[in-house]
Amino acid sequence: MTTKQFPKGFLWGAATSAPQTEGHSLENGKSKTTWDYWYETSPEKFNDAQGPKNTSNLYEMYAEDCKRMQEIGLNSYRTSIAWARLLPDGKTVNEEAVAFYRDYFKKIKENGVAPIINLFHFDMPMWLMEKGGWEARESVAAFAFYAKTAFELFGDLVTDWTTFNEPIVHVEMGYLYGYHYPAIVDFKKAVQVGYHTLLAHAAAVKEFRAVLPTGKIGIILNITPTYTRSTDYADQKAGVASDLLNTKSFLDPAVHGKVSQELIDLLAENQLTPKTKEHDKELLQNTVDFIGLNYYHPHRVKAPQNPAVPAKMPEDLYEPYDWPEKRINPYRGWEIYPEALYDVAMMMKNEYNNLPWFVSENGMGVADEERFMDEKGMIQDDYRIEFMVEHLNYLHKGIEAGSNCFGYHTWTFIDCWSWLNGYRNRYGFYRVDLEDHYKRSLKKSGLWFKEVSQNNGYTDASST
Ligand code: BGP
Repeated sequence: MTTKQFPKGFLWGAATSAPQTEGHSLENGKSKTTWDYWYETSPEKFNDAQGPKNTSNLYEMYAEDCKRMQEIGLNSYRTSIAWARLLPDGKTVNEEAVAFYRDYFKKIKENGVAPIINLFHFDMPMWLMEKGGWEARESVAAFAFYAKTAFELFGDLVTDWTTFNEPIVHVEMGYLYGYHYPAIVDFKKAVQVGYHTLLAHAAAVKEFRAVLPTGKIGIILNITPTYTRSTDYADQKAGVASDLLNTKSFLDPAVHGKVSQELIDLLAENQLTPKTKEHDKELLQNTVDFIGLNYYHPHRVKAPQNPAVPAKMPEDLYEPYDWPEKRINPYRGWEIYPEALYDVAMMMKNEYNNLPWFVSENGMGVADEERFMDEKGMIQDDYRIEFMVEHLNYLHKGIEAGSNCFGYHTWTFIDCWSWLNGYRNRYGFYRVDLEDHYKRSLKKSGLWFKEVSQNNGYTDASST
C-alpha cells in the first residue's frame, strides 16, 4: 500500500461542454449548430435517435448541479460557452445567454469551484458553416470576435480560459472519417480546416492578452501518444508522421509559437500545404500559458502496406497497429493503457519547456450502467474507480519525475450526451435518468472522488 500525495493546490475536477449538457438547443435565442442541422436532416445517424435538443437539461438544472459539484469535492470544473447561443448571428449578443452564463459561472464559484471556460467544443454555428465553416478564412476573424466578446462579458468572473477542445477532432471527424458534419473526405481540405482552426486559436489568444492581461489562457488537446509496432525504420517513420499530424500539429504552435519544419515538410511532400498569408507566422507567436491534455487511449501504428504517394489519407502515412497485448474498454472500443500518462508527462517536461499542464479529460464510458445499481439506487462503478486510480498512479509517477502537471479532470461530472453515440456510454459521477426528468443520482465513483480531492491524494492498495 502506498499513499500518493499530489502537489499543493492540485485541481481535482471534471469537464464537460455546452452542447453535451445544456439542452435548450433551439431555445432561449440560440441559433442552430451543425449538430442541430445534422440531427434534423439525418436523425438515423444518432444512437437511439438521441439528438442535441435536450441533452442533460443543465439549462434548467444548473443551480442544483453547481451544488452537486461541491457534494463530490470538485475544486474546478470545465465547460464551454455555446457560440451560437451567445452570438446567434455571429454579431449580436443574446442577452438571455449572457444572463444564463453569468449566473451559471457565479453559482459555480459560490460552490467553491474554479471555472475553466472553453470557447469551442465541436459546435460550429450553422450560419458560419453555410459560409464554409473552418474551410473559409473568414472563420478566423469570426472566432476572434466571439472570443473577444466572451472575454469582455465574463472576464470579471472567469480568469482561466481555453480556446478549443480537441481541435484535431473536428478536422478528422468532419473532413476525413465522416463522423461529424459536413462529413467530407478530403485530406487537403482537412489540413486547411486545421490551419484555420490554429489561426483562430492564436487570434483568440491575441484578443485575450488585450482584454484580460492578468488571466490565463490555454488550449485543450486530445493526446493519443504514438507507439510504433517496432523499431524498424519504416515503422518509426510512420510513428513520426502520426506524431506530427496528431500531436505536434497544435501542440508545437500553441507552446513554441510555430509549426515545426518537419510538419511543413511532410505536408509539402504530400501536396497538402494549406493556403497561408504573410502575417500568419506573427499571429502564431501568440502562445499559451498552459495546456490541457485529454487522454483516453494511445495510438499504435505501423508502416502502411500499399501507401498512395502522395498520401490521399493519413493511412497512407501510418496504419493502425493491433497490439496483441492490448486491454480494451469493450463499450467504447478504446485501448486502456494508463502507462501513457507517464510518457505524456515526460513529453511535456522534456519537449515543451515543462509548461504547466493538466489532464483535462480522462474517463471510462460504460453502456447499460443500470446493471450495476444497488438496492439503494447507487451505481457501483468500481471499474471506473479502478480505471482512474491506474491512470493517476502513472500521472503521479510523472509528477514525481518533475513534470509540471497541476490537475486532473475527469470526463465527466454528470452523464452527458455524446454526439453520434447519444447516451449509450455513460461517464459521469452522477447518473442521468432519461426516463425520469433527467434526475441525477450519485454513483460510487463520486464519493470516491470526493475523498481523493479532500485528501489531495489516495492510498493505492494495489501498489507496494
Ligand atoms: C472527448 C470529447 C468529449 C467526450 C469524450 C468522450 O474526445 O472532448 O466531448 O465526448 O471524448 O468520448 P465519447 O463521448 O465519444 O465516448
